[in-house]
Amino acid sequence: MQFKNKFIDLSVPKIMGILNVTPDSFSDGGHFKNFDQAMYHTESMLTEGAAFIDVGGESTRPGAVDVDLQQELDRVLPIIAAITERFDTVVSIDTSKAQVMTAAVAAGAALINDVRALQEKGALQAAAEANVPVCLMHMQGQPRVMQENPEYENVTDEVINFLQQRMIECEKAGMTKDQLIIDPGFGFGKSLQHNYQLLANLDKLSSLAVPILSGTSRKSMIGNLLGRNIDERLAGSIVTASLATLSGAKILRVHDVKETVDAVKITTLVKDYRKL
Ligand code: 7PM
Repeated sequence: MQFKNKFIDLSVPKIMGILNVTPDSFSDGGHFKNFDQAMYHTESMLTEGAAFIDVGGESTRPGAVDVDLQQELDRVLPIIAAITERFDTVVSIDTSKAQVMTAAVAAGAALINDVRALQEKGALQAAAEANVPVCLMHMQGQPRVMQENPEYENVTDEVINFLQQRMIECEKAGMTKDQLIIDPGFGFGKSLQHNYQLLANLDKLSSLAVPILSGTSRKSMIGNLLGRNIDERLAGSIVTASLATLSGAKILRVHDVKETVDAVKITTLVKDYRKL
């Protein structure tokens, strides 16, 4: 798949490292500290084998209130520009806002990661004009309320139908199929059962014939099942990344890059022997 001038071979699964760009508690005092931390974190994830760095300004997090546009731009743009300048990687912008997409791609981002699958005003057109690949994620409801009462007849079928419709809208807007990535959206308007049903049936998403991205890292589907706090979810994160890989996921969006690289290497080797 082509990400601006960089080609990434997704026939071998790749790791996307999550970079959290958290709000500054002080207007400038905390600013440089956060910036330096982001650069160190990026460098270490790349050394550990990440192919993508996902930069998010927190607007899309479950339970989160919408972040102000200018605030989101101020948080992500300097980071994206600096990563692009300093490192040889693909920066992904985790946003739903058209203006953030446009500005982030101008600053160096080569992938748009939208948990709202380009349903916000102007997003389809902004992504088409940006002419970079897009990850379309499924979500039921909106972040603030989506975990209150998620309901499906068949979660896998509904996720596939939704993603298929969004792919059609993307192609109508001028994007090509080879620019699309799909994601079932683990934890986004899904009960524990829904999440595991989806993981069990992840291979069915391959009927849409575009790369699958899977994000389960440190999520509640692990914590709630196992009774583990956020800092105790590594084993669960590795198992779910491995299972997703076995089901054909091509991008694993994770916090723990080094450990996931190892897990994906073993899983891919076994998966490839199976096909012979
Ligand atoms: C709190 C809860 C903070 C959940 C952050 C999160 C995905 C994503 C996120 C995903 C894609 C996280 C999530 N999750 N983008 N953004 N797929 N494409 O764990 O699963 O980072 S936010």
